[in-house]
Order: sequence, then C-alpha cells, then structure tokens
Amino acid sequence: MKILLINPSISKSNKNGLDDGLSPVFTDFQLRPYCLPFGIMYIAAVLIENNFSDLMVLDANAESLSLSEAAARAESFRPDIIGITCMTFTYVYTLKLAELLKAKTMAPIVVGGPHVSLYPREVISHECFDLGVIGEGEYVFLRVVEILNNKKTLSADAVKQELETVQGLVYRCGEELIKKSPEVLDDIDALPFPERARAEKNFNNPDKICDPHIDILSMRGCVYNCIFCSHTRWYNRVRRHSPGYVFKEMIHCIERYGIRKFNFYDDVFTVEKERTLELCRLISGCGYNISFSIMTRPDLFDDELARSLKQAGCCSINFGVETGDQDILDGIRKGLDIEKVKEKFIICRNNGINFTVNFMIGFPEETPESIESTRRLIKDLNLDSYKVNILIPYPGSLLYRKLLKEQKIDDFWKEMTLKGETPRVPDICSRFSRADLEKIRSRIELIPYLRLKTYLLNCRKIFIPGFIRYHIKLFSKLILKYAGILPDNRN
Ligand code: B12
Ligand code: SF4
Repeated sequence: MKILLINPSISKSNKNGLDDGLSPVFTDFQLRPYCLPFGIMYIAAVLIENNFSDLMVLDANAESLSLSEAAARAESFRPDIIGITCMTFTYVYTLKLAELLKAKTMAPIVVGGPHVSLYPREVISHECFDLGVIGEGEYVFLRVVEILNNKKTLSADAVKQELETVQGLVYRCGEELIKKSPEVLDDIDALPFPERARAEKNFNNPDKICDPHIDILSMRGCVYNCIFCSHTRWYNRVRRHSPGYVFKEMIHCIERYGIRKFNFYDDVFTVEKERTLELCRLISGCGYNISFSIMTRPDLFDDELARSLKQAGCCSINFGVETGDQDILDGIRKGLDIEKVKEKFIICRNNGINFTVNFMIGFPEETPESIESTRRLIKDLNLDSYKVNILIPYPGSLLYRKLLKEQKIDDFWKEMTLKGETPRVPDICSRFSRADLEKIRSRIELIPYLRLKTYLLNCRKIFIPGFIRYHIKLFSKLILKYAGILPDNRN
C-alpha cells in the first residue's frame, strides 16, 4: 500500500493573498514560515510502527512547491491513498491541490488538520475530498489505511461498513453528511516519536540565519482562553508528555541526526513548573551540550525556572504579551499584569537568557492611547527582539464568535471553505484602517534600528551568511511600509 502524506506550502498559500497579519520580522526572517509538520509526522510514525512503511512525505512547505510542482511530485509516487494536512491559511492551496490530484490519480484523498475540525461539513462538501478527519488523526488514519488495504478481500459494501465504524471521520453519504465525534488521545506518551527522517530539509532554516535545529512538541493544547486564540476548541483537553518521554526524544534526535539545538513549539512550555524543572534536570545531567528555545507566558516564569532553564541550555524564550494596555489585556482575557510582566524580563536578563516578545495591534477597542502604551512598553523595556502582528480574527476563537454574534462580520472563513476562494479579511478595528495599522507596526518595529545598542549587540552576527541581507531587506520593508509606499498586505 503506497501512502502519500502532504504538507501544503504556507508561502505559496500566502501568495494567494491571504492576509495572515504576521509581522515582516516573522515572514521575512523565515522567508517561508517554517516548522516540522508535526501532525503528519506523528501519523507517519504510527503508520511505520504498524508496518505501513511504503510511505512518502511531501513537504511542499519545506520545499516551497507550487501547486503544479506538488501535484507532479505526488502523481509520480503513484499513491494508493493520499492524506493532506490543512490549516485555515493553507485551505485554498489544499483544496486546489486535492482537485488536481483527484483529476490525475485514482487514490482516495483524506484531509485532516485544524481547518477540517473547524469546518468539517464545508470542507467535505468538495468532492475531491473522500474523507475528512476531525480531532487527532494518528489512529483514525491508520484504521482507514488498514481497511483500504483489505479492499482486495472485502466487497465495496464491506469497506463502506467498516469505515462507518471509525470515529473521527466526516464523509458524504448520498445527500447526507456524516460526522463522527472527534478522537482526542488520552496518553500521548504511547505515541512513537514523529517521523523526522522523512523531513530532514526542515532541520535547516531556508535563510540559514540560524543553525540546524529540531522542532519538538512536549504537550498538546493550552489551558488558557485568550479570546483571539483559535486552538482551544479542538484540543479541548491539554495532554503533556512526561519529562522522561521528552528527554528520550531529544536524545534519540541527537543520536540519529547529530543536532543538539531544539525549538519547542509548545504554546506554554512552563505551564507545569515541576514538570519543567524535572525535564531541565534530565537535560542538564545528560552530558550533551544541548541548547533549546521555548515559548511561554510571562506569568508562568520565575527566577527558579530561569536558573534551571539556563543551566539546561535554554537560549531563548518567546513570550506572548500582546499589548502594553492593561484594559485591552484584560478584555482579551490574557490574564497578565503589565507591571509583573516587566519583572519577568528583568529575570531573563539577569539569567542571561535571550527573549523575544510577541505583540499585536488592531484589537476592536484599539485607540491611539493603547497603541502608545504598547510602544512605550517596548521602549521602556529596551526590547531588542519583538514582533508586532496585526490581529486577524481566526475561526474557532472566542473573538471570532463574538464578532459574528454581534453581526460585525460575516462568517467569511466559512464562505472561503465553501467557495475555495481566498477571502478579504474584514477590518475589525474601528479607529484604524488596515493601512494605518501597517504604518504603525512599521514605526514600532523600527525602534531597535534607531538604537546604537542594537548594532553593537549584533556586530558578531554579521558573519552569519544571510544576516546582513535579511536586515537590509527587513529595514527597507519597514521604511517603505512606514512611508506608505508598500501597499496594504491584503492587496
Ligand atoms: C507549529 C505551528 C505552526 C508552524 C507551521 C506548522 C506546519 N504545518 O508547517 C508555523 C510556525 C509556520 C505556524 C505559523 C502560523 N500559525 Co501555527 N501553529 C503551530 C502550532 C504551535 C503547533 C501545530 C502542531 O503541530 N500541533 C501538533 C499536531 C500533532 O497537531 P495537528 O497539527 O493539529 O495535527 C493533528 C490533527 O489536526 C490531525 N491532522 C492534521 N493533519 C492531518 C492530516 C491527515 C491526513 C489526517 C488524517 C489528520 C491530520 O491529526 C494530527 C495528529 O493528531 C499550533 C498550536 C498548537 N499547539 O497546536 C499553531 C496553530 C496551528 N497556528 C495557527 C496560526 C493562526 C498560525 C499563523 C497564522 C500565526 C498567526 N498569524 O496567528 C501562522 C501562519 C503563517 C502563515 N500564514 O504564513 C493556529 C491555527 C488556526 C487555524 N484555524 O488553522 C494554531 C492552532 C495556533 C492558535 N493557537 O491559534 N504555525
Ligand atoms: S494565546 Fe497562548 S496562552 Fe492564550 S490561549 Fe492561546 S496558546 Fe494559550
């Protein structure tokens, strides 16, 4: 049984004009947003564990493949079944690719991922998709593969009957759409490690600004309820790997790929202090010179954690602060106190850990004063590394539901899903147009370029290939945006 798993290209999806609100600091730095496609890599690992190893992972994101390039590569593999992962911002690409593949191969196409969990009926209304998977797909997909593998000995009706017993599936049945309940795994330690060997291109950042690194996840889901965030709805439970599992995975990667640098993609790495300390103890005592970056919330960080993280090799922390305005912070249910946040950055500096801070602008209640608070916070804290994204109401978020309920927007993501056309993301901020927000963002992101300290801190990095090119490109983009010469991201 030849199985093909596809990760759509994010950069080529963006070229369709979808406004993701991301800061140029993000999009230009990682010329294509780049990360191990964990979903299909775990699925691949489970398939291989169950002896389905005639498997190809086509990472169209890592290779930045156009639709026709991806389709040609997929076709040449002559798959018996195709699985595609799909997020909201890659949906249009995914749909078009599935249509091309349907026309060129006889293989059934199974689509999974966040966007399918959010709009299952709308996705599966397109005939190019034979099955949709909602929730976690490792064992659902395995079951589907097992059933189709037995096709030769089963009648078509028997195959259909067998498929009907599988949880987590969405499919058409005549005029009807059948939607089963999603699968959410209880024990994620029972999973094999993601099948990274099939995605070695992911270890290198395309711009080569940072060293080869391994992307890793130590938990799934988040316990918080920030209103702009869209994942909580399909991961209604948080599951954590044990420190022992994570440590073993790290050692496995070091021994197999010779890479000691890790990027943890957990939303809030330090959510459980004891677990974090235990993992740090294991890493510190392992004898390898490991370094790693994490993402977390400032309120889940303290001096004891900083010392342990530093000792274990944590070189960088990505904090989500979102805004410098306390009222907006309360309104978005971030649960942070700005004054306390400031103390956390001092802890980071005292312990010699680099950090990046994520901000957003363009909240519905944004005012010139609230933007000034964000700008002042950045200046007062002397931040060198931060990103300013423009808020996009993603489906599944409480904010999106609120705006729909108040009839301030249409369900434009649903329309996109039904029509397969890139939507124009509506303005949700009453005081600023999108062009204003772009200008404001550039002004805020120019701050470090106007400080001598930035150049002194970075002077060693100029020898890194691509570093100067990246900064010249970013600086000119910021200036052009600030001057209003570069158009609105959505045009
Ligand atoms: C890693 C990551 C990325 C990576 C990309 C990963 C990739 N595929 O290449 C990068 C860093 C590039 C990225 C970027 C962005 N991301 Co992101 N990202 C994540 C993150 C942190 C982890 C995703 C993950 O790997 N999860 C673990 C795996 C195991 O879960 P999974 O992918 O859902 O897969 C399971 C199921 O969905 C299903 N499944 C998935 N695929 C398939 C395929 C088949 C065939 C089957 C059967 C099943 C199946 O089974 C899998 C295994 O159980 C999540 C947050 C989170 N904690 O989930 C956000 C998240 C996915 N990102 C999100 C967003 C919004 C973004 C951005 C738009 C950022 C922004 N502006 O806010 C950008 C987009 C960039 C762009 N447009 O250019 C949202 C997605 C919203 C949505 N509706 O799609 C999330 C949920 C974050 C959030 N809290 O809102 N992201
Ligand atoms: S923004 Fe971060 S802390 Fe808030 S719900 Fe999303 S992942 Fe959790």
